[in-house]
Amino acid sequence: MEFNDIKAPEVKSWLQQWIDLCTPDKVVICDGSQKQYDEIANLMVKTGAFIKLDKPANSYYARSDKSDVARVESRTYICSEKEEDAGPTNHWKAPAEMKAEFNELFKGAMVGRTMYVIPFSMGPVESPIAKYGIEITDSPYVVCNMVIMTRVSTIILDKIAAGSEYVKCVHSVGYPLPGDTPDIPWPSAPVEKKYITHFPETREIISYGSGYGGNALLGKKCFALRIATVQARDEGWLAEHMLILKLTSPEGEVKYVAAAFPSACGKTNLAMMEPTIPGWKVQTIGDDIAWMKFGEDGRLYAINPENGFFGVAPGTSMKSNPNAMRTVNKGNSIFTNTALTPDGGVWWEDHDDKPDFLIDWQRRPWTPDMKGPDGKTKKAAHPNARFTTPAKQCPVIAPEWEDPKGVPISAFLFGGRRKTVVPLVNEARDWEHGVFLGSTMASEVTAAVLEGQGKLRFDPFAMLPFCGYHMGDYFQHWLNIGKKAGAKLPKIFYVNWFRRGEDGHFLWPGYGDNSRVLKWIFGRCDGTAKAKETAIGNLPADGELDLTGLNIPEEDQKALFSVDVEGWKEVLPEIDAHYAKFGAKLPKELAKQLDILKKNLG
Ligand code: O2Y
Ligand code: MN
Repeated sequence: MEFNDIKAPEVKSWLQQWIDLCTPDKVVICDGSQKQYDEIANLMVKTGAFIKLDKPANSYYARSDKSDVARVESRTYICSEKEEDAGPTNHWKAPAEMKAEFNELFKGAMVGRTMYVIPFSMGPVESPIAKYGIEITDSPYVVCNMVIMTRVSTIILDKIAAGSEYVKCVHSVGYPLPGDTPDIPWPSAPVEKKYITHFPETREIISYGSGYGGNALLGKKCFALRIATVQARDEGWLAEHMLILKLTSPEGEVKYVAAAFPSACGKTNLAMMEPTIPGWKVQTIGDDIAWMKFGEDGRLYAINPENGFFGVAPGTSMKSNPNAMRTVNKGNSIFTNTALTPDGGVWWEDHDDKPDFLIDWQRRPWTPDMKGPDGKTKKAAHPNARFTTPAKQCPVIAPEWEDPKGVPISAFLFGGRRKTVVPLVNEARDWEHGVFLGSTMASEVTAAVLEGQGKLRFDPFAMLPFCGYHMGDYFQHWLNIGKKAGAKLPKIFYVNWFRRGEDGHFLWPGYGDNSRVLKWIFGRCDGTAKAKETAIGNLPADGELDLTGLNIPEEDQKALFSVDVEGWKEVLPEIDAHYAKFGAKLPKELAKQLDILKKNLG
């Protein structure tokens, strides 16, 4: 397809403005075809931006610049008209000021490069829950990743010409090539020139200077969460940082569960889990994002707006996530910042193979005996190395994962990483209490962070870096969802897989044994499993959570299934301080829930 074949005049004039400003050498309209993907990937092999792997099949390897390895929250902005609408948890810039700066930054930004125009759908194209976008980018790496992660098709341009709305996404790596300037394998701009910006009122995203993940694949965190939360607020639905799984009991009954955990807490592992309890089955709908709308029956129906998985490679193994390994091993994947093996494959920490020699993610030779400056074994892959892989290749993908009407959600799970205080599973008494649990989600600050060790880092609904508007208004939106007439709401649970004993050992085995918790939750949704009411919510009644075959000492069971009253009391001032940040925007229902907790704890 050529530029002149685009039917929507509004799209053409928007594109023309950016072409005039960025002055690319040429413009390519992406169609999502295998042929075009292969052409672009081959081009990247020629320029040295991709290495074609010998295994898995049809897969590529990329190494980023060492300064461009992850999302940059300090350079991420919500550019709402009013600063107050961005709220205390986001960086803000005035839209006119930001756009004036972009007028300078983007001037000639694509000189010597190709501008790719990517029409894409978040969600199955015909789904009433799906939304469309167009991303302009000068990065062929972004094109290949977007083809895996979203549904790229020129059909979207026809839908837009016929009146469908779309989110305007603009991206440049910020590394023009004037004159004879040579290109480099991973062009990007220095951190002080990077911008990941969102214009919620006009549904626009503009990203400059980074080629990595969430900064550049604009369908993911920028659209599917930051802009979509605003759309969801305005239209009465939910855009959430949640995996979606299908749980089937030995009797063949099915329930769908959506779960919010902060980044790097094992969402992909849970979404693809292999249950240890006989007869139970987990299948995957999505591993990171859920969009949910009410169906005519009053239930919330969820789609996974993505088409692939952009998973953290280090830590992924046949033990931690065999189904993710099987997915990438089928090929058609991109590996970024992993290590390279001498036989043309990839490797990362905890990978099942034990190599003697590698080329690390920074092109240096690596052997297992090498030590880093901290005296620990030197890492061959970057800790945020990623695989990009098609969801349809997952051996446990549920057949209905692309059902346009979505799947009805029975339970929401919230959770963080808590060594202390928080029990294995706690069921909210009602929706308001569930929103309280989501709004107070937290993890302990780890030793990797110098300041505030032992303190809690709150990450409400796992949305701290991803909510596109004031977090207090977002809490209110969750409460409003619960008040919708005729709503048949999911039950809400708070889980903690990470509780530890005094000597530091994990009290709960995790991984496939988390199916035991899912089984209890399934029973609670059915009305068959029993709970005991406590000060903090409903915990499994004695003997109700299936521990068959596990050897968990009595003392550990006590910690997992009872309320640490003194521990909770110590946490209360931290919740007070967390809530104080939202000022007058803190919904009164949540202040009331905190009072109830204080009263219950005595
Ligand atoms: O580092 C990045 O840019 C990726 S962030 C990411 C990717 C996939 C799923 N979740 C996340 C996240 O940060 O939550
Ligand atoms: Mn995520």
